Amino acid sequence: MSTYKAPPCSVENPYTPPAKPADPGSPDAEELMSRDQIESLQFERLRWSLHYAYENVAAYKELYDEHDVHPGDFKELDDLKLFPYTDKEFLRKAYPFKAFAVPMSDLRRIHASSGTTGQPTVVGYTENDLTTWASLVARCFRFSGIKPGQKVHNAYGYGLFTGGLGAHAGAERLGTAVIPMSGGQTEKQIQLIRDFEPDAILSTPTYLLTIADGFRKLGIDPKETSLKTAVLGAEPWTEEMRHEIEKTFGTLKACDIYGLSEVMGPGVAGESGETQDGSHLWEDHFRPEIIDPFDDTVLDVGRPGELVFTSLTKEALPIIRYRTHDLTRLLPGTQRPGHRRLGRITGRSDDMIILRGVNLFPSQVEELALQQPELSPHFALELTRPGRMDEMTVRIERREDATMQQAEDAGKRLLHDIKTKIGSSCRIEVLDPDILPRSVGKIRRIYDYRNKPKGTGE
Ligand code: DLL
Repeated sequence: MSTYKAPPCSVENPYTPPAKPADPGSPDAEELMSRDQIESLQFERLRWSLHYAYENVAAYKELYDEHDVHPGDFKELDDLKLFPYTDKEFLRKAYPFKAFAVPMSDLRRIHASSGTTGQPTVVGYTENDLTTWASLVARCFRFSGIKPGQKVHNAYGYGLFTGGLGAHAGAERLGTAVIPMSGGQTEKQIQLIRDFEPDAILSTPTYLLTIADGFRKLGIDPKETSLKTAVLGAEPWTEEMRHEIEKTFGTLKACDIYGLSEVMGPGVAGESGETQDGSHLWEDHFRPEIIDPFDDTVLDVGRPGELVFTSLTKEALPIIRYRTHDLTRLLPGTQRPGHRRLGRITGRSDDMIILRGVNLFPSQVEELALQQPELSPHFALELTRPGRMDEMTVRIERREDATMQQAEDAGKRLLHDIKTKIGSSCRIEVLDPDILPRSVGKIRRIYDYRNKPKGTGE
């Protein structure tokens, strides 16, 4: 048992991390709570979290003082909206460790997001945070159908990315045997999947396609593998992609897992393997809100907007009203009625392409492209500005079993669908198989040459 004590707070912390469950294969008590029970738990935990952040992180104190709001103003759940939003910039300013509420000696793990531009975002965990994280990831895996005693192949990247180690700890906590393969080295992945015969695989959806391609290249039908469950996340994916993956692997069930480093890592939300109807957000630990990204108001359940999170139990890095930039909506819970579900993430607001005034996400192109049986799921969007106008080219590979002529006809149908369903005019370039770079983790879909000519190294 840990002797660790969180820093003092004028409000007593109502949360103690769960002990190792006697039966990790069954749902835990908080997972099964009713909506009313969850909301009263959220109120108690939020009251602590707001005070805790204010009293232990100077940046929160400054921010609340600036906005003339105090944790004592939080009298009911709805009062959360009195508190200002935070974002990546708030964390960047605190680089590297100033957003932590605990002394360095109480940290047990540090991760960082790669950050395509500028500084990485640093996140930290106490021992209690690591226990909570592992138990939530275990909950996701169990909910998706992985069972204690099974073998789990983990193809999320190990390292500063939270995917690898986060999934690893959750799989161990569930009582499975983890194969810590990490991302990349596709041939080795294939060999291990053939030799070790895992029951489940953890990976990004696009990397699982790369693995499937690798099997086919060796003349092996992916349907012949032992894999029965795939828990996929870390990037947006569509229902069409789920069908593609399930069709490729035969009897495999593909479920979603969602999360982000700043809020914890993988395991913020997970999907039922029985209903496959979107990820349930674990609201015993995170209070979600959906806001209008333009006027910052809170939207009702069901309306699409930007997802915002407040952590209820985190010790090292409390997160209050953190803007994720992920665009989605909240839906009522089904299999776990106390917890709401996430609609599919359309994309991140920073990945939105604005093409001559029309907003577009790669996931919308994925959805339409996969409706054409002659076109593969391997595509990239290239943005250029040859004259004064922006242009987008969808570069997409044909399927092995389609002729170039058939694929080009499908390309014309895709062009028409993009025009009528999304509202954008673009060009389609159909390619032979195996031309585009393959994903080894989070796929890059957008190549933007609008301000830099092609070939200058972007
Ligand atoms: O991607 C954590 C993770 C690892 C989640 C493994 C699931 C599985 P970050 O690198 O901080 O953390 O990236 C977080 O990835 O804000 C979303 O934009 C996107 N994302 C994560 N999961 C999903 C998902 C990890 N299931 C960012 N669907 C998030 C759509 C997702 N987008």
